[in-house]
Formats: sequence, structure tokens, C-alpha cells
Amino acid sequence: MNGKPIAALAGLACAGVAVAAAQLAAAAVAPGSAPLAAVGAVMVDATPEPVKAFAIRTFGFYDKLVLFIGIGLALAAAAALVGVLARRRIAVGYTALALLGATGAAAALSRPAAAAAWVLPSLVGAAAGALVLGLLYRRPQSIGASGRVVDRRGVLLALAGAGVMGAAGWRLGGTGEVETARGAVRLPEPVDAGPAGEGLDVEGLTSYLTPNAEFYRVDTALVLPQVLPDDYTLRVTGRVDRPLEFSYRDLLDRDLVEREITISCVSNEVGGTLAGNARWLGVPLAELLEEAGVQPGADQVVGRSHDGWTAGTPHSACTDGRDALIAVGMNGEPLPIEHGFPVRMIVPGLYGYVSATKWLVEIELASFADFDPYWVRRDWAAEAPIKTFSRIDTPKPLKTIGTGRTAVAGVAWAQQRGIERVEVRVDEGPWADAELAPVIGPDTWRQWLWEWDAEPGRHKLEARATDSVGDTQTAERVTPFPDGATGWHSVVVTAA
Ligand SMILES: Nc1nc2c(c(=O)[nH]1)N[C@H]1C(S)=C(S)[C@@H](COP(=O)(O)O)O[C@H]1N2
Ligand SMILES: [Mo]
Repeated sequence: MNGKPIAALAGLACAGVAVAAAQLAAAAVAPGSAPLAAVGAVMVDATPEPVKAFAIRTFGFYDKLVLFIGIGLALAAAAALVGVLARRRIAVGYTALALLGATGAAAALSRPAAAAAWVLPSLVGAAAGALVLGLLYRRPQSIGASGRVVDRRGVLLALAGAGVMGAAGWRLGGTGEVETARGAVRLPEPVDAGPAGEGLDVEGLTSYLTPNAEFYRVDTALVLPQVLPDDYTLRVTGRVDRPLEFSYRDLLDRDLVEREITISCVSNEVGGTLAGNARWLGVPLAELLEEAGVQPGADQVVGRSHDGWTAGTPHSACTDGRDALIAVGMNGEPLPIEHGFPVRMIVPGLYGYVSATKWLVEIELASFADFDPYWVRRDWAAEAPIKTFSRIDTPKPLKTIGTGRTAVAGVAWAQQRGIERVEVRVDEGPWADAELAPVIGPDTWRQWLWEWDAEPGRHKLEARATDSVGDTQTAERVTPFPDGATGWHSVVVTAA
């Protein structure tokens, strides 16, 4: 037998080959069928709400990367240990690989989008790992020696091989093909182009329209669903008189409308940035529902994504005249892949988890009693209208600013109702009205600006908004679970 470090490395090499070979196989089957992706996805679905909220709060955009790194480190630690043990009993190694393969295969099969072939990457990976294990752990030549010796050169070769296979699998399984198809899409002009808002230009203030590259992203997808427009079908199913099907072309060939709508996430904390305003191009959802003929009692419109995620929207919100859209375009481009290419839903006034299904492949008419969508099954509210929100964008918290004239500015939103008033106060003094940017309607956020004469010292700035119904944001701070945060945003700065 040789030393523990080299044996640990041999264990890593076997696991590395297994994972990399599986990744390569998954590039041919489906990116979501890779064992790492599948196990990660199962963990995302199983993570209890407080942990998920913590992850989003703490890691934000990187929560998925953190999960992958966590799985990778756990796997590496286990592989190193098994590598050491396998010197004495090679069966430990084979058992561990079999376990890895079975776990990966079971996780892959459990995914909503899975087909039988989804077990293949895990099995291919386990087989490749076993092959390398057999090659690396040799019986010693000398008579009477026990255990196995690790072939050092083989370990290096296997590690290099894993690296090459992993990189190839990652590349081939990437979004290149979809990105190319997306690049070839030519969106038609809208038949009905809604008004275009114009924003204030204040240093540090959120821009009126959010560029696609800066738009917040929230979803459960560890690997981006890859949907080619040529293969795309949108099905309207469930409690309808006439189930319908539309290709991507069918949708583009309809009369499209373009609307500016601010969407936001229920997980957005007071002062948070999980919201964005875009110009969405799409088909009015009400028209499709009308054509399908919605049956009585179907009060829930369930959007289902390519990867099996679901959101449930009140039927009334899809047909009451608001701009509920089956969207294909975002700020003049086909939807970016991260934002749902080729097709997603957008419904003004409702948090994303109950309305904004990305990679949309099915609209199922159901009742709220029949069906609980993804987050409702995890105890978030079944109905979730967006709460009035205001945020101070500038000055930034804990900054030292100059004294005298200072722009205090931010955005506020109350989709479907509209923002009527934003007030600011300093050090819990009297509320003062901020100047409001003009808006085109109730469904976009509204920028606001207040000129402050800052005196030397430390100050607390607070903002609160009032919607056009006359309701002012409550001071009571509640966390996002189960139907959205409330409370006033405050920022502490020092003027000197
Ligand atoms: N397929 C799918 N669509 C989804 C989600 C998801 O997890 N999967 N998350 C929703 C949530 S919670 C929000 S807030 C919005 C965010 O849309 P964006 O990432 O384009 O900003 O997408 C919604 N659509
Ligand atoms: Mo969300």
C-alpha cells in the first residue's frame, strides 16, 4: 500500500471521472439529467423555507453556485475517504460508486421533465468511475503483501481525463445552441405599442427601464432550461372547452402588444432590489383563454415551465383587462434565456411566483381547490398581489456625504393601483413630499426625488409611499414569508 494522500487523490480521481463522464453523457441526453444538476435540483426542492430564505438573503444571485460548491466539497471529502479505505477493501470503492450512480439516477428520474434516458448519465458515470477504480488500485506484485497499491501515474492521468471530459461536457451541455437559435429570432413589430415612459436622470437613482443584463433573476433552475424555438409548443389544457396548441411561430404571427410593466419578487426585502421594469412584447393572455373557452369553476390559471415549475394566477387577474401577457420579447429583444426564452408569462400586479412562469410550456386551467403550485406547496400564499413598496436608492447607506443640497431619490411601486405620493423624513421629523417622475400608468415603478439640505451629523432618512387608492405603506416590518415584506425603508448617512 502507498500513502494516504495519494490514495485520497485516487479516490478523487475516480469520483472526478464519474462526475465528468456523466456530465459528458448528459450533454447528449439533457443538461438537467447530469447527476450533479439532478441532486442539486432535488435539494433545492427539498430545502425548508427558512434555509432558502437565508440563502437568497445571504448569497443572492450566487445561491446556486454556493449549492454546487457545497455538493462538490461534500462529494470530494467522501471520495477522498473512500479512496483511502479502498486500498484495503476495493469493494468499498465499488459500493460508493454504485451508490453515487443510484443516487444520481434516482434524482434525475424524479425531475418533472425526466424521461427514462435520464438515468443514463449517472450509470455511464458510475461505470466509468468503476473502470478507473479497477485500473488505479492494483494488486501488489510481492507475495504476502495485503491491500492494493495505487498507480500514481494513473491518478494523474485520470484527473487530467476528468478535467477534459468535464470541460467538454460543460461546454457541449451549455446554452450555445439555444443562444444561436435566439440570435436568429426576428421579433415582429407590435400591432399595439403602448406608451413609453421616460425616467429622471439622477446620479445613483435606479434607471426607469432595467437593461436585460441587469434585470434581477430568481428561479429554482440550477441548469437553465434549454428550449429551442423550433421545438416549442405552448399547450392550453385543463378545464377548457377546446384544448389548444401554439408553436413559437403561431405566437409571433398573432397581433402582439408591447407594455411597460414592473415585476417583482415576493422574497424582496424592505429596501431590496428584486424588481425590474421592462418593455414586454407578447400576446394578450385573455385572448388565448377566450379561444380555449374556460369552463366554470376554473378560477386558477396554472403556468407550467419546461422544467416542471408551476405558478397559479387567479383567472380573474388574467381577464379583468390588465395587461396579462404571454411574453416573447423583453426590451426589444427575444427574452434572454435566464428570463424565460422563448416564452414566459407576465401579469401586472402579482408577485412573480404566482404569475411570471418562465420557459412556459403549458397553461392549465384548474381551480384553486384542485391544485397547489410550486411555492404554495411550500406554504407561500396562494394569492399574492404586490404590496406597495418604496426604496431609497441614493444616498447609499452608511455613506459619508457632503453637507448642503443632496438629492434623495428612489423608486416606488404599487402595480395596478399606481403610486400617488412618496414622502421622505429625516430623523423622524415631519414628512415632506418628494417630486414624482411622470408615469405612463399604474403598472410601472415611479421614480421620486427629494432635495435635502443636509446638516452636519448622522441622519436617518426614511421613505413611504401612498397608492392611488389612498393607502400608505405601513411602518410595521414583516419579512417576505408568506406574501411579501412590509415596512419603511430607511438609510443612515453621515453628512460632513
Ligand atoms: N420556470 C420558472 N419560472 C419562474 C420561477 C421559477 O423558479 N421557475 N420563479 C418565479 C419568480 S419567484 C419570480 S420573482 C420571477 C422572476 O423573473 P426574472 O428572473 O425574469 O426576474 O420568475 C418567476 N418565474
Ligand atoms: Mo419571486
